[in-house]
Amino acid sequence: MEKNEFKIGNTLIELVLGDITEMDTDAIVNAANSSLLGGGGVDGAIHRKGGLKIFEECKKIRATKYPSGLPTGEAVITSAGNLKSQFVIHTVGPVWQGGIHDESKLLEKAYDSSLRLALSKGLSSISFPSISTGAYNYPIKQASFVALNAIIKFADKQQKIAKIVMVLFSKKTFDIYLTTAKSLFK
Ligand code: AR6
Repeated sequence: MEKNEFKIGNTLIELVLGDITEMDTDAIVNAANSSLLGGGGVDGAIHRKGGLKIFEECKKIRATKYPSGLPTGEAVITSAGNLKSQFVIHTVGPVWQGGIHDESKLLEKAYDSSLRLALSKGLSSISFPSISTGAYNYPIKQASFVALNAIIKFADKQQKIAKIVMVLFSKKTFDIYLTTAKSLFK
């Protein structure tokens, strides 16, 4: 598995070329949609491999806390069913609409909400996919700056989450994130 590591204080930040459903961090993050009831991409893969338990918990969250759907930038947590991780944190990134509809703020919020939720649950490791850069069309290079800056900002403020991983699904995406990371972790 191709992997690069960076450090912010005591927090390890890893870039990994791979499949997020194989990660054994305490939580993996799902790039969901506001319905929380599944879809394609990472979302489809997580529900397929994780099994019905995750879906049932998502349905319950919809029925109780978010009857009209999870707003963009927010995050919720479920167990991880048959996956190796213990929890799935479901967040909703913005759909790219040209960059003038607060997309970068909302994307940053999706990372930050997920990290805060992990912290509030006492988790010490978390894996992210490249949120919004598939079906939601966010340009990858711009998304890589938003994602890594959000992670760096969070790691600067707290030391409890010891490992934050970005799991990139293609070599092209991995290389873009790596170039961005090298420019940010100087
Ligand atoms: N592991 C890691 N990354 C993956 C995996 C995987 N198994 N599968 C895909 N990716 P997307 P979005 C990458 O479309 O853009 C869904 O239908 C993928 O190559 O999953 O936030 C939801 O239900 C891309 O780089 O999420 C929503 O409706 C990145 O993950 C919508 O798509 C994100 O692609 C969300 O769109």
